[in-house]
Amino acid sequence: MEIVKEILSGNKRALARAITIVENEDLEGQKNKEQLLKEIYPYTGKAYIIGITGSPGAGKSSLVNKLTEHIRRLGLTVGILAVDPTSPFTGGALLGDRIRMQDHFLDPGVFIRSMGTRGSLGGLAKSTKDVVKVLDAFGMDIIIIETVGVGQSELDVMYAADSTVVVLTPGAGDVVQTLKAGIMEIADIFAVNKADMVGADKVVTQVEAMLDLKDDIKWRPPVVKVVSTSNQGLDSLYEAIEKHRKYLEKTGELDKVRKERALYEVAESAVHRVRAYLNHALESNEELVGLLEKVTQKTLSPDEAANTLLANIKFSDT
Ligand SMILES: Nc1nc2c(ncn2[C@@H]2O[C@H](COP(=O)(O)OP(=O)(O)OP(=O)(O)O)[C@@H](O)[C@H]2O)c(=O)[nH]1
Ligand SMILES: [Mg+2]
Repeated sequence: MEIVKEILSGNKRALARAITIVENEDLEGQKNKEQLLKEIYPYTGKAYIIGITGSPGAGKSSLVNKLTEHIRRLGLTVGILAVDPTSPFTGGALLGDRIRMQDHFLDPGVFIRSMGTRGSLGGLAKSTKDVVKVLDAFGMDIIIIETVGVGQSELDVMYAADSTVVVLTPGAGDVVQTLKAGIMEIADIFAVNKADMVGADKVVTQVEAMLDLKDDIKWRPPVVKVVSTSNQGLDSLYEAIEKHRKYLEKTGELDKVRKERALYEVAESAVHRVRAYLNHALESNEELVGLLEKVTQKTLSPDEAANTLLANIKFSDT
C-alpha cells in the first residue's frame, strides 16, 4: 500500500489518514484496515508504551503534556493517544486535550490523537492497540495512552502498555476504594498528582501502606509526587518509568509480557470478528433470525442456538 510507504518515510499526514483507517469499525473498511495492519506489523515493536490512567479530572492530560515536554527534551519522539470512552463525541475529547496539550501541536516530534466513543462493538481496546501499532511503525520512540480507568474496556486498553502509571490525587475520595477496583493490579508506578494541594502526603502514605500488604511482589511500584501544572516531580516520574522499563528488560519480563499480549490479541481479534459477524448477521441472516425466534418461543435453548450458529458461521458473508 502506498500509504504504508508514506508512513514509514515519516509523513505525518499519512499517519493521520492511516489512524483513521484503523479506527474504522465499518465492515466495508475491514479489508483495507487489515491490509494496512498486516503491512506495518513487521515495523512495530520498537516503541515503548506508557499508559496513564486515573479518575476523571485527576490531571492525566496535564501530566501527559508535561511528561511529553520532558521526553522531548531528551530528544525522543512521542505519540499520544487519549482514549475517552465516556465522551459522546470524539470532538469533545479532542477539544479538552487540545487545550491541555496545545504546547505540542506544532512540534514535529509529537503526534496527538483523541478517540471518543469508539468501540461500540466492544472494539475499543482493539482500535487502541491498532492505533498504537501505526504510531509505532511510524517511528515514535515513546507512545503514551491516556484513559480514565473506570470500566473493563479501559482496563483492557491498559494491557497494551509496557508501563502503567496510575494517577491519584488528594481530596478525590477514598484512595483505598479507588485502588480496589482492579486498578492496583495494573499499576507499575503511582503518581500522586496535585501535590501542591493539602493531603498529598496522606495519599502517599495510604498507597505505601497498601503496597506493604502485598507480599511476594517482584516489582514494588514507586510512588511519586507530581504537580502537573508546574512541572514539579516530572523528572522523578520519568525516572521511575525508566527504572521499570529496565527492570522489565533485565528480567526478561518484557518479552514474556509481549508474548502474552500477542496471544491475547489473537484471541481478542477472533472474538471481535465473531461479534462483528453476529451483529451483521442479526440484521440480515434469515437463518439466524429464525434461530432467535425459536429461542424466544422456548423451543430451542440459547446454547443449542449458539452451537448451530458456530457450526454454520461463514465469515465470507461479512
Ligand atoms: N492544583 C493542581 N491542579 C492540577 C494539577 N494537574 C492538573 N490540574 C488541574 O486539574 C484539572 C483537570 O486536569 P486534566 O489534565 O484535564 O485532567 P484529566 O485527568 O485529563 O481529566 P479527564 O481527561 O477529563 O478525565 C485542570 O483544571 C487542571 O488544571 C496539579 O498538579 N495541581
Ligand atoms: Mg484528559
